[in-house]
Amino acid sequence: MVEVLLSVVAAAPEIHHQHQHYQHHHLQHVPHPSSRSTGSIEDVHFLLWTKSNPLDGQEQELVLGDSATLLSSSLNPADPTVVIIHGFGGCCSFQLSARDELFKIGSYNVLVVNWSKLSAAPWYNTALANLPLVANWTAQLLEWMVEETGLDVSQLQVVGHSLGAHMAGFIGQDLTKFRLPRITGLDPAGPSFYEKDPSQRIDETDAEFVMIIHTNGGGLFSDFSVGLGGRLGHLDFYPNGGVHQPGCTVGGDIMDLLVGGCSHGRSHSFWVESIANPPPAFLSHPCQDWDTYQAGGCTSCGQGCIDMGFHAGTRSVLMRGKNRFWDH
Ligand SMILES: [Ca+2]
Repeated sequence: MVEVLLSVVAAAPEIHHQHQHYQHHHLQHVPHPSSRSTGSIEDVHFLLWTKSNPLDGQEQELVLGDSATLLSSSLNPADPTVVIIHGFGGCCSFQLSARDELFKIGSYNVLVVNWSKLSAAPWYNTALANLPLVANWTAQLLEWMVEETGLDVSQLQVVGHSLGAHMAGFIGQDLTKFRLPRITGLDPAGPSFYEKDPSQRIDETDAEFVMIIHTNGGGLFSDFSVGLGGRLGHLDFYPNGGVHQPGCTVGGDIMDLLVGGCSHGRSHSFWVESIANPPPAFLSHPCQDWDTYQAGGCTSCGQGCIDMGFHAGTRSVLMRGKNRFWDH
């Protein structure tokens, strides 16, 4: 966890580019390089695991434009595909945990986006500048994968934590050949996104179904929170109120920040745990706000309870529209 370093400022690195065929206009208009952090779009690594190669060290790296590698990979185009993106800092702890859980419940293509060299702490502004570039690169990769392999788009979902949640939104926006059926945003990052237009952050227009888990939403200085607290998707879950999580504020709310974004990380912990734990493991009640929930105003499932996490979201849920859900 490196979110404690969010306020540090640095310039963006120069983005180099070698794949002319896929060159995007964004890549030609990047700021001057930072003297402290460098990186190129080739430093983004797309790592594929399937049930045929499920373990650490067995990943296959996909490179945009390298069809031979893609077609000889273990990718099964008929299986569901889960793209998982980390936030500010390094890769890939929760992503690998999610991989392991997914293989417990079925056959998946798990594609981990490792952009750690372009999101390295403490250069938050560098990560911010790189975010849309990596998103666009990833969108191109997904379209290319669909084109080359016939990957089943209807079973494709993108999941991101913190800055990775916003990247998932950007990916959804950048896709031109199909629309993402599902995005999951895990405590989308707050700093620099509080006042952003929906086109500059994750929002409900980025996919057919956008689900958010808020675990540390609020103001950076008012709540010592690093996530966005407002409603962003079709379904927004606020476990334990969505601001601070149990066990993360021993010594005061500020400790949540000082120990490295404890509550912020719970969003991916909950999501990972939800994968192989069938409903109602995270049964959540619809409620207008946390105070009402705590006062016992939302104890029934009259309007329909939903299990937070991987199994949330069905056609019937979508038909009900914009809901907030508060976990136990
Ligand atoms: Ca958006």
